[in-house]
Amino acid sequence: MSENTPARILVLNGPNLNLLGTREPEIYGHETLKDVEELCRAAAAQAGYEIEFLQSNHEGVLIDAIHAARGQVAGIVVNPGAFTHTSIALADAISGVQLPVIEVHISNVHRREAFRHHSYISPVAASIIVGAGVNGYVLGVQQLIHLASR
Ligand code: CA2
Repeated sequence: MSENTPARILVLNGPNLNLLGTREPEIYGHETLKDVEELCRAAAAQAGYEIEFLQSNHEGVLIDAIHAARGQVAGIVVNPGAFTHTSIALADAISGVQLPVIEVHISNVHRREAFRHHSYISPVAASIIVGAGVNGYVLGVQQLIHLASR
């Protein structure tokens, strides 16, 4: 980790991800968002990082969290949920803070409906992880730590 990089990572989850583990297990698996949080904390702790974990169903809350992260975290792992496919505002917030962002999707969005194939977030993301299940969040945390240690 470089000298001035905070040893903290923000993990952000968008709309409906609070329902993880309660339905559609064939798409999203059986793990809950609490399980995801624990996986992220364990992956981060291995490298001496802390996790700030947030889920919101509200676009503005996610945007505020991205703004507040500036200078406070090494980067952001984000699963923007369906805002991925709709939100220019979220993409603008990400470009605005100039932090490395890893976009994660639990499912392989490219094997699903056409409306899930386009992401407003991908052009402003440093890396994109899709279809790895909840392990995608672990890979996202590890990738951010890798980027921060260059
Ligand atoms: O695959 C992903 O992680 C998604 O970001 C999940 C979003 C979906 O809109 C994206 O296209 C792909 C949906 C999140 C809803 O999560 C639920 C989980 C369990 C039960 C119901 C919804």
